[in-house]
Amino acid sequence: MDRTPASGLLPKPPAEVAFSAARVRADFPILGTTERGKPLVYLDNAATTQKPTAVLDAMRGYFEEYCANIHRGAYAMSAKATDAYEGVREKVRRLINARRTDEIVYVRGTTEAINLVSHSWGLKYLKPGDEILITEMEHHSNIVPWQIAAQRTGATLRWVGLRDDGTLELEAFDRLLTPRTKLVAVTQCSNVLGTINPIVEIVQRARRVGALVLVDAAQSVPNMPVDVQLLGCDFLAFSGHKMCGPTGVGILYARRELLDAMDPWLGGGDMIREVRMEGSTWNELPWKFEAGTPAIAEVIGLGAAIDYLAGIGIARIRNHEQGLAAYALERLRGLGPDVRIFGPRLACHRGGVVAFTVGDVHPHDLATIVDQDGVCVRAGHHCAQPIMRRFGVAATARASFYFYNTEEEVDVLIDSLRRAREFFQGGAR
Ligand code: 7TS
Repeated sequence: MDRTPASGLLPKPPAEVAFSAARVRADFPILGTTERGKPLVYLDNAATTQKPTAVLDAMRGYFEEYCANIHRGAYAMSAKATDAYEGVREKVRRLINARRTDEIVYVRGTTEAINLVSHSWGLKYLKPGDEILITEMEHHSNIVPWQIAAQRTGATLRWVGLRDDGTLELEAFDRLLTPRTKLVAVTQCSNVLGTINPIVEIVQRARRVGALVLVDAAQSVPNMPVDVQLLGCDFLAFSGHKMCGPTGVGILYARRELLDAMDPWLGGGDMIREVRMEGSTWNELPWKFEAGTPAIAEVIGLGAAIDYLAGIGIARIRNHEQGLAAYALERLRGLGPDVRIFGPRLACHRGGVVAFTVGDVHPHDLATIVDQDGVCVRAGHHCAQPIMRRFGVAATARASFYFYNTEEEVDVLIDSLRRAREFFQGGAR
């Protein structure tokens, strides 16, 4: 039955406080500074993001007020540190909607999370003849650990290729997916092309052949709502420093049954139940995978970052970034036909990452020139050399946005790129 009111007007959605990048910028001390005498325009957020005062304060608070090791002292200050550290697990659980906190393992970052899986799961369960399916758009940290695991176990690595628009060849994915496939390891959002991959669909297809799925969420958890139960994935990895948190802390999410069945990767303090001269037994989850004194202040900082992002709203962050990506694509295209943009045409199919080249100006030269104007962009292969080969370039420049970036900053980048092109092409004449 049609429930549209007779007037034809749908009920009004609830009023929302509009998001303002200008307002949140005040939370980031560094964003008010200058670089080479120009206001800092930080557009390298895919590499790492800036930190708000709330995160700096949380870490400083730990160091100044309750700096103690965790899980050991009976004294109150150690208990306070333990509570703060352990309390962050629940924040992470809620952020990605995991079922339980013991499915959340603290690691150093995405790279370590994937290496943990490749060692603890890969080396134990992969056999000769098994296949690991990855894609041509992976970051090196979702390639090299699988190459090492394949080498050690006799398993084979298979690759899903890319279409010209930077999306996955999903037809090839279906062909490559066979009962030999034991794991599909795929990024949710490419750090070069910006492509957002259809993870739900990939998981559904992988399930049909009984393969597990690892999602590299380094570029998605910071920028868009991610729900591991909705995705249905088995493993998910991300880094704190790309979401306003500090470096040195990241998360491996894994389904409990898998963590149970996996062996520890690192041995040492905290990960044991009992140590005898003839052998040791392991601690409960997730501590079985957390050997040694962890990054306590960093975990606490990550907790503050999650609170901060939740205060803004991850859906709003996604919305703002998509708008900036659309604006940047339009302005870059407007620069002229010698601008080559990599990845999907439409901003709704991509994250806040735009990689490009300008004529035959070397991307490093572009980045160096725009740096004179206070603009930070990355140039190089972005730790994704197979993408560079696929598209026949050695390097690209890349602007990557976060919720505190503005259209005015995109304008500064574009003006600066125009000057860079004039400088180099003028010089060549
Ligand atoms: N996966 C993706 C998709 C990434 O973008 C990165 C880092 C990683 C994994 C590794 O994360 P880490 O925190 O363990 O280093 N990407 C980038 C980048 O694009 N520029 O610098 C680092």
